[in-house]
Parts: sequence; structure tokens; C-alpha cells
Amino acid sequence: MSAATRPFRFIAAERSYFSAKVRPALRAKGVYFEEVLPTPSAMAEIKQRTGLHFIPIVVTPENETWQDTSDIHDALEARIPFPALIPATPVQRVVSYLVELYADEFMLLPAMHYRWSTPEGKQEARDAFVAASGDRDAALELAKAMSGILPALGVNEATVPAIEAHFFELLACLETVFADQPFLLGEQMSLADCALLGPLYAHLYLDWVPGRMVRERAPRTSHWIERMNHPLPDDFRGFRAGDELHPGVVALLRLIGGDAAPVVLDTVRDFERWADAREDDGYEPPRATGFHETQLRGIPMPRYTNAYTLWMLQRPLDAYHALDATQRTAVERALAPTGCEQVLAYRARYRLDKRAYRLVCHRR
Ligand SMILES: N[C@@H](CCC(=O)N[C@@H](CS)C(=O)NCC(=O)O)C(=O)O
Repeated sequence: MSAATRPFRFIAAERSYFSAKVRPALRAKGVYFEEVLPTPSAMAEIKQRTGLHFIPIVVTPENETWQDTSDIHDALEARIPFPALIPATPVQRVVSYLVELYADEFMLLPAMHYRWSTPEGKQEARDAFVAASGDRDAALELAKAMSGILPALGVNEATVPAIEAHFFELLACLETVFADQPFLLGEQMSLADCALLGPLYAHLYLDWVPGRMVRERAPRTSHWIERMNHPLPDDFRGFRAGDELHPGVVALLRLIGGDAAPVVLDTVRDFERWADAREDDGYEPPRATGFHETQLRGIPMPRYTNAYTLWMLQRPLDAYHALDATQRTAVERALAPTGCEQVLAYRARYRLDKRAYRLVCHRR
């Protein structure tokens, strides 16, 4: 078989948050791919290719391995530029990366809470894990580990009401956007849509407990979820003209600025405090570097400190710093009333890069 006819391979799962972030991009860009379940042999392949245990990965026809959904999106955009999923204009571009940061880092709270906090949710998710893996014991072990991390994420009895209130407000914002346009930034799917689809489809729509809420409270968002998973790229008509944002997206940015930005920045600050105490440079940080306390809507929220959050924060910051002064002013104006300005104003003292799929920390 020649390289031209060999498919991409996408090792992924239906109930996987990060798989759902990539699948619509593969489909929208017309990639010829086969989706492979995360069976024990597929997981062994991931470990052998990346040294990690994360799904999804993409294997190209040339046998290159793409790991980390942010890198996968970048690699796909470079290889198949049309339709563009990463906007070229400054405001929509920075907003795409901000929504990605929010979707990847903060939306874990409602997604994990609704999957694992109730006995019926837990049972149903365990069954789905078993069905996707073909290895009952390994799947139940994974389910146990996932449900066990709720307290470390900051999901506890005190924070749950704020997490649920945040989720309902998110759905309300999305409903106003999808009343007027098919995608977050206009008439074309973007990275922002793909990133939000991760939690919204793989957890909050497919899981029985929140799935009913999404369908009842947010019919337009439900249609967007279906539209995202079955894109019609010939119907894409571009992002909103003039680099504009729909008012519902500005409301979403306010929700992100108010609730998620402080949580993300507190995580990064705590990671940087941990790095300050080290004398070396160019090392691989552990996945978690300790615990810190942040707040959600005034409620104290203890959480583990994830080194990776800084790497995700660098994406909107890099996009913003690459702009010229006029473009930066346009972004600042668009974000001024939202609270997301604090994200763009953050000055990190460390930089995380990747070496063979692993994070490497450098002093700036
Ligand atoms: N930052 C990674 C995260 C991938 C990830 O967390 N995948 C989940 C499934 S949705 C996983 O494999 N988790 C296993 C674990 O946390 O050990 C990405 O964007 O690809």
C-alpha cells in the first residue's frame, strides 16, 4: 500500500474528553483516518511511541506520532490549512486559545464532577470504560483512579454548588450564541469549538446524569454538539467579519475571566513557587508539584498543582505577544470588560517546552 492511500490512525475513545477535541478537526479537514479503540495492545503502542499513557494520539501515514491535543491541532492546521480552524485575526485567534485553555484546564471540574459524583453516573461510566477497552480489570482500575481524583481537582461538597452554577451559566451563554450562528466564532468551526466539545460531548452530553440536563436546558447547544461531530465543511462561511465576537461569546469570556482565570493563574503561581525552590534548569517537572488553595466564587478550593497548566497558559500568551501594538490594543479592547485581561497580563518566570512528549522547565 502506498503512503498516499494509508489512513491516519486515531487511537481514541468515545467517552474521552481529549479525543472529542480532535475528532471534529479530523473530520472537518477531510482526513482519511481510522479510529482505534484504546485496547491493551493500543495502549501498549501509545506507551511505546510516547512514553506516556494518554489518549488520544494520532499516527500519520508516514508513521509520525502526534501526542497532546494542542500539538495535534497545530500539526493538523499546518498540514491541512483549509478549512482553517485557528483564526488569523488577532481577537478571534487569542480568544480561540483562551477558550482552549479554559476548556482543557477548568472544564474538568464540571466534567469530572458529573461523571463521578453520583452512584448512577459512576456505574454507567464504568460500564462504558469496560466496553471500550476489552480489558475489564484495567478499565475498572482506570475508572477507580479517575473517580479518586475528584478531591485533588477541587471537586468537593463545598465547591460543587459553584461548579454546577458555573456549568448552567456556560450553557446559557452557549444558547445565546447558537441562536444566531452555528459556531462560537461565526459560520466556521474553530479550535475554540473543538476544545469546548471535549468536555461537552464526551462527558456532559454522553454521560447520563448531565446528558439529560444538556438536552433539556440547552437544545441549541445539543444541536451544536451534533453539528461538531458531523461537520459539513462545504457549508463553512468563515468567522464573523471584522474580527468581531458575538455578545454571547463576550459573556462566555466574562464567565471564564470571573471563575476560571483565577483558578488557572493560582495553579501557575504555585507551580512557579515550586520551581523557584529548585536550583537546576532544563529539568522534567513531575505531573503534580504539590497542593495549593484557590477559590471558586468565594469558596476556598484546595487543588493539586498541575505543571502542565503553565504550558497551556503559554498558548494564548504566545499568540498575544506575537501581535503588533495595534493588534494587541484591539485584543485588549475586546477583552477589557471580561476579566480575561489578567490572563494576558501574566508574566511567567518559567517556560515549559517539550522534549520527546515530556515537559521541560526553563528559567526565563
Ligand atoms: N493534555 C493532554 C491530556 C490527555 C488526557 O488527559 N487524556 C485522558 C483521557 S481524555 C487520559 O488519557 N487520562 C489518563 C490519565 O490521566 O492518566 C492532551 O491534550 O492530549
